[in-house]
Amino acid sequence: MENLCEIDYINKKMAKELDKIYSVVSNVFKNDVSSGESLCPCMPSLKGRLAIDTTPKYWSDIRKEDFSIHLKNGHFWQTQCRARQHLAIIIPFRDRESHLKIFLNHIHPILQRQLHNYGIYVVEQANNDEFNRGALINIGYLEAIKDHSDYSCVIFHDVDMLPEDDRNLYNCLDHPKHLTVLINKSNYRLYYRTYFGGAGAIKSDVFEEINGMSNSFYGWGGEDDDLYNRLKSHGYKILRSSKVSRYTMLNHTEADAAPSRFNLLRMGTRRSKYDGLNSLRYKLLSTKRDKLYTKFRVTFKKSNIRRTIRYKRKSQKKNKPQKAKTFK
Ligand code: BGN
Repeated sequence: MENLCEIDYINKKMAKELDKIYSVVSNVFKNDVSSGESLCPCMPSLKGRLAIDTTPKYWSDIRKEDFSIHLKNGHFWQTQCRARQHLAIIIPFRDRESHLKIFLNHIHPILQRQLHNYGIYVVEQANNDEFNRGALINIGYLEAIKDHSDYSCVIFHDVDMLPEDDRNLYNCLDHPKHLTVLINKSNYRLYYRTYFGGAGAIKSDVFEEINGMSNSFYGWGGEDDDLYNRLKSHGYKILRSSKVSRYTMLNHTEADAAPSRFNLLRMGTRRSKYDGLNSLRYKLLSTKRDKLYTKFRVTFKKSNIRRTIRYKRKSQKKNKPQKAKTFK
């Protein structure tokens, strides 16, 4: 049964089968939460479909006292059993405090029921340029591993996405997993075959292998498609489970799409070596530790990002190994 966690491929045909297995296995494991040092079960006792509470909240409304005493600075250590993975949940953020409260109130109990060790990091863009989701996720990852060096799984998560079913497991498999497959806004249909926005889970070593996300996408659109292309070009498949990966999206005004995204996407996989985790220049302005999250307030300059990418590209070209000469 434990191998179930290691299933590293899901395709359309498999997805139905997997849903069946999940429901059988979750019954078998119901109330079978072993204690102490034994490994947590792959399929813990879960609720299935959840009620979604989208009503506006004050911080004091979030029933902090109901959250586990093992939750501190947004970080939770599982004590019932040995968690299988250590998740860094990274939330790119600006001006969405109302959503953050609703999200945190909803997500903590789910992650705890799923028996993970995890940390929630909100990465706030302080500069006034257009939102840069990719750079924020990269910064979140770099700062998270300074916090806990043993994060094995990176989960990027938009703050407006609420999972509707806790059988949608927040864990990493050998190949990246897309979480926000079916969204109410799109009538619970996948936006398009290569869609990898919203929320997804990528093993930390895979995230490093692909050099994280591009830092070049300012404004709405394209950075998630670029991430998809990066993963594909490194030989990874995107896994999706049907049925349980359902989400309610919170309402907000939509940002204008960035015209630059088409060109950036076209050059994406070629740029990935020098545009990502290895070319970030940012300032960490403050770190706020709250019971429910850690928030990094950061700033970065467009011109610095561009300059660093140019510099990286030039130096990588210079250091490219020369083709061996052949002699007859
Ligand atoms: C797509 C966007 C994604 C976005 C989804 C869902 C682009 C690139 C165009 C070539 N992609 O259209 O970034 O997550 O819509 O809203 O704009």
